Amino acid sequence: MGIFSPGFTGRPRKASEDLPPGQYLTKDFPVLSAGPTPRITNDQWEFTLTTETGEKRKWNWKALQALPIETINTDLHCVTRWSKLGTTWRGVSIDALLADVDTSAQFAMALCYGGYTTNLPLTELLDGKAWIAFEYDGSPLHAEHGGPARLLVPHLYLWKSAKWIAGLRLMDRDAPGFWENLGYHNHGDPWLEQRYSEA
Ligand SMILES: Nc1nc2c(c(=O)[nH]1)N[C@H]1C(S)=C(S)[C@@H](COP(=O)(O)O)O[C@H]1N2
Ligand SMILES: [Mo]
Repeated sequence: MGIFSPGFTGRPRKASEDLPPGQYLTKDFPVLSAGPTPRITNDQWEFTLTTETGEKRKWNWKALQALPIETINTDLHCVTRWSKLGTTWRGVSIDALLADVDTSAQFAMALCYGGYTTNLPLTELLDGKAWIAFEYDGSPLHAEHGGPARLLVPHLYLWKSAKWIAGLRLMDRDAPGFWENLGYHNHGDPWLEQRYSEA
């Protein structure tokens, strides 16, 4: 079972109740990428988990698909102020990937094809809060939106949802990723408007 956003019963609701402060509603799905779109086939795709001791585990496409697949219904919030409500994804939880991984790391760096990175506390990726998502709205995830697979961490601003995900590096100490290095907030909670770091 996935998670269901409060409005998913179809009851009318006021946008203001669903939108974090300073966000506006959009019906489209804007594409925001810091560079060209990598074209990775399912066969080429590989996900590498590296623990803080340097131990590595890899999943190819088939191994990913063999893990429990969940449907995720969730809202998306971008720091550029658009929000999109009620999106539907399919993917594998980070809990499933880390189930038998031995780690005491408290932080993770998401690593992508193309070189993008973003950092998160490991707790923000666990307990049903984050997925490797490969389907959007009933279709394989388009390359522009991070296909074949992206990290989906919908409770944080969307820059934390790394597209073209290639792996996670578990870390004892936090370190900034791509946008975090350029002044975005280290954590990025949309409900707390954690958009940019105080210089
Ligand atoms: N690999 C990678 N992931 C990325 C980005 C990127 O440039 N490269 N941009 C981030 C930002 S800033 C946003 S807002 C979202 C946009 O996702 P979308 O293009 O699917 O809307 O992807 C995030 N993930
Ligand atoms: Mo963004």
